[in-house]
Amino acid sequence: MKIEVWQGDITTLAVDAIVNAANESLLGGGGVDGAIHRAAGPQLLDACRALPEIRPGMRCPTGEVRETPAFDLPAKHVFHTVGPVWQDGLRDEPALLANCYWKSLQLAEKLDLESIAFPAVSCGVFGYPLHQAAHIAATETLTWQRSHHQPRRIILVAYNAATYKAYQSALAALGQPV
Ligand code: AR6
Repeated sequence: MKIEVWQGDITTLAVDAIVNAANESLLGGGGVDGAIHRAAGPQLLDACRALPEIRPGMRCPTGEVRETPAFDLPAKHVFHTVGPVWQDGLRDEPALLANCYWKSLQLAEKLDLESIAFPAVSCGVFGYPLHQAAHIAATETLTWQRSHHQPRRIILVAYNAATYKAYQSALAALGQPV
């Protein structure tokens, strides 16, 4: 069993769940969020809007996850998680980012899913330093896989070569054979 690393567009993956790097409103945005909403079609926005607000404008706090169907995507579910905005690393950013991965994996297990694909949450607009984020993604996914049977396939999706390399070296440093 290995954590898979794949370079490309997450919206093309026919997995049980793809994770979206959203913001607390869950009403769309740029980056991977924009790509997922475009590919899923307008029903995705309707489904997000229908999720309960915790307070005005906030449907998902940072570090948590919400599920919707994936509509026109080849995936079955979209897990919307909200990564931390990088400030200085002293505002709980590592724990919040770890929660995005861990809680998504818990939800996948609860829904009895076989496969899940993650983008590099927080590594775009939210400005998280790539190597630190890759270390957290690798730690959370490897720790999960070593102690759980499901989801059987966990894929870290890199949109560019630098992210691909960062994942490979983070996983190797944690003992996953290359
Ligand atoms: N497939 C896979 N990865 C992608 C794709 C794609 N199609 N497109 C971009 N990435 P970002 P964040 C990578 O900015 O930093 C949105 O406006 C990208 O190269 O999408 O968590 C939300 O609404 C980067 O490595 O998410 C929020 O407001 C990674 O996905 C905010 O941005 C994440 O970059 C969230 O910022």
